[in-house]
Amino acid sequence: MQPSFEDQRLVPVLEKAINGTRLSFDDGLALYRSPDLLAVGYMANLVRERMHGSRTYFNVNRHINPTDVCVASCRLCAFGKKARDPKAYTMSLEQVWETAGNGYSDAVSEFHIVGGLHPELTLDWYSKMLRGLKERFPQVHLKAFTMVEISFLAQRAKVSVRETLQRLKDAGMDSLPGGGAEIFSERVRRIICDHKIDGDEWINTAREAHKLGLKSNCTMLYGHIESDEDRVDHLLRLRELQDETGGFVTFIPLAFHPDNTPLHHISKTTGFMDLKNIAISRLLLDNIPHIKAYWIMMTPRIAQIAQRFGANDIDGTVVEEKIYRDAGSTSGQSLRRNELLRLIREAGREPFERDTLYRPVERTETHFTVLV
Ligand code: V47
Repeated sequence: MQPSFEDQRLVPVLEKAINGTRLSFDDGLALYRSPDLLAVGYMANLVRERMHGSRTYFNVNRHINPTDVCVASCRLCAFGKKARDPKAYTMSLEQVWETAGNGYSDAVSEFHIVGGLHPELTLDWYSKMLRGLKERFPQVHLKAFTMVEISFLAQRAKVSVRETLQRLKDAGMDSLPGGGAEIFSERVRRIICDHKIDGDEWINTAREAHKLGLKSNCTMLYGHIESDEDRVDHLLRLRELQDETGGFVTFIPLAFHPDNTPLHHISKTTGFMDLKNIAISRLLLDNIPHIKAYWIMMTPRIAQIAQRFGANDIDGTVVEEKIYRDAGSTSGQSLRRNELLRLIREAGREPFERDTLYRPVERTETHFTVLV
């Protein structure tokens, strides 16, 4: 029996969701334009449960940001600083390795490593950093560098993107996180991140990574000056690349946090908008396996509800998040494993600990084993 929707314009979308038919650009627009959040969420939950049952995935990870010095001055960002800024920092290699070890137990299965576009740190420096991490923490998956950082390092080293990715892979990079994609629309990029690579370059870099056998995540930054059309266009461009490479593992919609950025006059997103983006991404991205409700970005409260609106992942323990903290997030910087379990169970979902590539992790008090 089909539910009756308040917004009748969504009925054709419901039929497609039930039959597993791919949604069009116009379907995406109808979803964004509908105020019927429960209908949108119902459809996304239907798809989510068909793909993942009642599982919600999480991992035990640690974020490392080796530097906040950045040559770009993106208006969306509160994290990047100029080298001359007394508040800017750049870790030495020893400090990166030490940070990785702080609070480390054999329980951590992933280091998530991203930073600013530093004018002096070289491709060799980053390769050394990865080698040092692998030597010290051989069990830990290194998910490192956004497509933006990869493109910048290639340019600086005067080698191709492919060669850059290959060298980092040889040094220990296991996969790439999804950041830096923002919104592909050039009109919007010119305003929020005009120093960054354009959408085509982001897509091309991801394509090169996938061709080398590296998996990556992907993101979309929403809640600033983008239109509904810009969001749908962004999602469909990711879907198109995924049809070609199959290299994306997880999509993470990222809500814009305006505090301490030059765009501080823009209002924060609402829970309504956050849930809608989770749900619509689940419905449009039919070929990307996982949708993550990143609790740091959307608060644990909304990330929990999102598990019934299309999301099947809540990210991890994180430890020391800086990008959202600098932009005014009050979610905190870390959650303990037990707290994640509680959030997931309370939402009626079954917690499933994963490694970065969604293989199950079996755990004792202090050790973990990835079951392959
Ligand atoms: O690349 C920067 C965005 C990204 C702000 O791949 C901002 O598993 C909102 O990509 N307001 C970093 N967003 C975070 C990210 C991420 C997070 C968790 C998991 C994964 C993954 C990736 O955050 C940046 C940029 O797109 N960002 N500043 C801001 N003021």
